[in-house]
Amino acid sequence: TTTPPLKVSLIGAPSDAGASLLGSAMGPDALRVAQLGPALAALGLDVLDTGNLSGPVNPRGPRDPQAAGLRNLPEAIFWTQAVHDAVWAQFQAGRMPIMLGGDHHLAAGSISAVARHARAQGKKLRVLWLDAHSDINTPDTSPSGNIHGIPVANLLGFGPHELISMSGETPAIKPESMRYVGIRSVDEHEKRMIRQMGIQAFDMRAIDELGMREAMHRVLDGLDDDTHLHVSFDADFLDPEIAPGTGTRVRGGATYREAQLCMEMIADTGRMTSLDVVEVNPALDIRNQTAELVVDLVESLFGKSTLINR
Ligand code: 6HN
Ligand code: MN
Ligand code: MN
Ligand code: MN
Repeated sequence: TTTPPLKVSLIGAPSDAGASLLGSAMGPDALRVAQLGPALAALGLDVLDTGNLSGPVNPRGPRDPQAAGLRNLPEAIFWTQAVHDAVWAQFQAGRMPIMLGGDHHLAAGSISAVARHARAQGKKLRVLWLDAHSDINTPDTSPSGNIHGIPVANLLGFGPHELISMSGETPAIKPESMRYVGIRSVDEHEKRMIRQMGIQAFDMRAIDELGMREAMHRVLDGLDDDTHLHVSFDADFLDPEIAPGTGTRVRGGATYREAQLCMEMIADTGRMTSLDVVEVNPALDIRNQTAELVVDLVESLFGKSTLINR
């Protein structure tokens, strides 16, 4: 029997409104230059590149006291809503959305659409947040005013109305749905939030102690036919020695082998139904190596090495 090819849609979201360094807005094109679409097509996927969404450029605004100290809030709201709508439209078309950022604030939009989709189908949701950071500041606790530091809080119902209500229900997701992998730069207030909300976190220390294999075994535990699995992949999850092209580098990240195993174990579940690829910043990169590495890892997320080993 032949199974029909998995249909995926690339959605370029060129916004760096949530970051202090410019350049992740060029992430979608850097990933295209690194042949993301053709690489997935070569694995047998039906790939549709929907192109880039359009919207306001980063005005590099100062922190706005009217917006509880956030920066570029109107632009971030525009982009987050645009991403929500585009991701939702691809689910409606029966395709798996792959959102290419852009900075990580956009995940409040993509995952709002994922939550809406899962709810509409009466399914549970599991969100894997692969990142150096926990991105769970609130407007009140954000040390930077950068909106890419708050999307998890938005999804859990904290933040400006427009960023928390897109999915049609607030909060969009439950803390039980969240799993952090690879975090190693977590602000004091964020630690308190993670503890209070009871979010399961596999930080780099846990990965050191357990190994990536056992950590991912636990992260993926309990997935079943009734679970939608979303992966939100921030390029700074990776060690900066191998992935310099990202704006908020933190040393001690996932090595190449650890990242491969993480992706391969996700692929083995066969349950991933949506993906974000964010924070690739070609302006900070060396000869597009970060985009190339990320493409390599996304191939593994779709089973490249599984095809070899089985
Ligand atoms: N990212 N916790 C810091 C902040 O400014 O809130 C860093 C956030 C980084 C966000 O990398 O997606
Ligand atoms: Mn992030
Ligand atoms: Mn579905
Ligand atoms: Mn990060």
